[in-house]
Amino acid sequence: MNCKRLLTIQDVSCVGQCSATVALPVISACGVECAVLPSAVLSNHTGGFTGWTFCDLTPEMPKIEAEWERQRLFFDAFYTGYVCPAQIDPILSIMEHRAAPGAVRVVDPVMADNGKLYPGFADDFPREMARLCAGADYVLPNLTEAAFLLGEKPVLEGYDEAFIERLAAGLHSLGARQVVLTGVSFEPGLLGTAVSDGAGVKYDFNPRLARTSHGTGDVFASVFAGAVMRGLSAFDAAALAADVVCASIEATDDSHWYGVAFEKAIPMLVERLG
Ligand code: PXL
Repeated sequence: MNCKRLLTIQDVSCVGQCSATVALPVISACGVECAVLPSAVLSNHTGGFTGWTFCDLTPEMPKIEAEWERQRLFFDAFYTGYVCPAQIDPILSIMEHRAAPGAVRVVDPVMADNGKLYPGFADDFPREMARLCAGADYVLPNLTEAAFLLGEKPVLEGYDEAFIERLAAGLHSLGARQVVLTGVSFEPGLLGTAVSDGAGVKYDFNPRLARTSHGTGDVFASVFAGAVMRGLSAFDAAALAADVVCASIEATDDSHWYGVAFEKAIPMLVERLG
């Protein structure tokens, strides 16, 4: 049987181990064909570098969609990451018109972390991103993104399960079918995810590692998207994704100042997916 074909829509940051340069190898390693629609081309990731070039590819999107329509190309899954504000409607159009029967939508609402929007995103971007989350089968926000999607101020510590469950319920009421909240921690030594299918929330924790790096969210989301395409439940896909993130961080040399060495965790990912 041929592999499933997934389209990822996110930037190409030429250097930085994030976005498409993570999604392509990771999703391929999952045994899923990965096509890419670049939202923008940057010289490098915006986190940790001193500057960057930025080429917004919004004008290409309708042209590419029209060509795919002419060639009758369809996708079994869509996985979106870092996208530009004006791209929400073009992306919704591609998801609607280029979907194979039963196609799955995985939306990582990449826009913020640690209580702040990423550079270049205006305060009204979360409202636009919420429109993308509305039709998603899976949304993967961190706690900052979840709060912004709901029009709230981020709460990053001192919360309890009832708070997490309220955030998940809010994201379901936006329209998301399954919610995976990342960066959840109820005690200092443990960090994990809350996975909600609308009927209940399940938690998965790993020991918190000392190192924090840019790009770990992209590794998480890419493994998650590949794993659900291989038939894993949202909970099992999130647990696998967290294990791959931890293994990637542990494999990263202290002298490596951007990204994580996810390449070294690929054999483990392939083995875990059988
Ligand atoms: O890792 C998420 C991400 C992806 N792409 C670009 C980013 C970021 C986060 O800062 O800047 C360009």
